[in-house]
Amino acid sequence: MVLNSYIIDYLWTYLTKEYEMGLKIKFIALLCFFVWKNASCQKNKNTPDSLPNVVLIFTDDQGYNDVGVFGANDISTPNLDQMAKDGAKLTNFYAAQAVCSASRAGILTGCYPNRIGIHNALMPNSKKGLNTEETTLAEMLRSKGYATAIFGKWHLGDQKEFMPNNHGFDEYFGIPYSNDMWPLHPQQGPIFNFDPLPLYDNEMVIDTLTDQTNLTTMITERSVDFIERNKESPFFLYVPHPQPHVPLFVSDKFKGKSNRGLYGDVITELDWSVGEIIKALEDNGLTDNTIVIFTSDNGPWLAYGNHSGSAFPFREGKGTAWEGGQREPFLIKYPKKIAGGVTIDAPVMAIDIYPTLAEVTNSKLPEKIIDGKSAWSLLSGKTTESPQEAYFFYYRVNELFGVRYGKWKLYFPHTYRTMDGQEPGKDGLPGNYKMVDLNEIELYDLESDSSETKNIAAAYPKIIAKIEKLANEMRIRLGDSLQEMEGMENRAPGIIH
Ligand SMILES: [Ca+2]
Repeated sequence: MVLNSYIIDYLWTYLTKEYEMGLKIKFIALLCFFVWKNASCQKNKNTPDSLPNVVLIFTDDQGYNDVGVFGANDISTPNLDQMAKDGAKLTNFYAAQAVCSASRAGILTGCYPNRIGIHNALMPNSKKGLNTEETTLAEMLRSKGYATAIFGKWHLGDQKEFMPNNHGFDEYFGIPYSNDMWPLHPQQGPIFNFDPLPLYDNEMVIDTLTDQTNLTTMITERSVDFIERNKESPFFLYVPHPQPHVPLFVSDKFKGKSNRGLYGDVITELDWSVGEIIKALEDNGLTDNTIVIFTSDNGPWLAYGNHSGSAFPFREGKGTAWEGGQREPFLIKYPKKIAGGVTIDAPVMAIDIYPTLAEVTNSKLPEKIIDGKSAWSLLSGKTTESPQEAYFFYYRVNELFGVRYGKWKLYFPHTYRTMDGQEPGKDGLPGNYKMVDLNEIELYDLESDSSETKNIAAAYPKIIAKIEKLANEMRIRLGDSLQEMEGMENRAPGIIH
């Protein structure tokens, strides 16, 4: 409510003339009430009630081709397909890195994972974890009054101080690292010696898993319950499903439901889970003001053959910087602000999610440098441009494998793994990768050759020079082990001494 100063002046003059002092005091009290009410009305516009809820659904090792609207014709994903109709589908979205822990560090902090010292997949009992000095997405949103929860797989350090409750999450239910880090690993004994896989409820281990059949269902039920309990205030719900990472598990209700074997059944159940979460939002009147994001942490784990997803039409998969390793299905729906049925082809990376959500929720970015840039102008239709000039594909411990620049993808000499020509894995047992040396710079035009089959480096020296310049600038900032370069801006991970 707005009080017109003219009306106040008029009333004041009128009262001065006509009334005794006592009434004037009453008027002052009344005026104070109006001013207070006015201020509180203005505050209401920015209170948590008007901020959008955020649901981030993050699957594990799911390929680009494992969603109907991204090309799968042997798995039915009606709920994800509906998300694409109700929101935007991004065809050039990249995970922050092609492996579990690094990818998660990227999406939760807005940083290239190597900036904050998180590499590869952390093993159980690792002394390392996400540094508590970093500000996670959960911490950023909690500072705006959000209720926060993670239901699923954490994988950013299993020492107590690195666990979700110490990284901005009010609630945690799930497993601390990958679902194959357990005694039933097919290579337990010869290669690994895993302890039982703990299931956490906040900071308490409530069980050790010997079977994961109902894990997707439990995570879904927790998510629906969290939405119902928090419908009155804004919330951030992070759902990093442990599936379809091997070992694959599906509940009885989805067994045999797809035309792509157990892997397809698992995706069918994950799609069901997405549908349950979206239905819970609808049932509670939260659809319009909730941002729902769906993506995966990295491409398919091709060593597992029929238990792996598909990155078709892209080359290679998890653990490589080729398109199949990092290009992921990505859907976002936010009916209040994002048009439905939109396809966005400009490149975006998971590191951009953090600053995008900061912009939408008017949150303060951390003082420490982050790498992501807001993609809000792109998502809301104000531009068709990528938020960044280039994206950098690091792997292992700070090795810069490649760069995406416009329609171009350049690879520096490095060693990568492939299943090409190898005996594929089967029914939960992995095949063996072959290592390949890339000895020269290679360049691909992703617009005309998205499968990266024709190296055209020889024809584009100017493009290569431009990308090398960008890479050199990044090497000064974040380093490159392949060049034996230390970065100036890298920060240490959390370490338990
Ligand atoms: Ca993964």
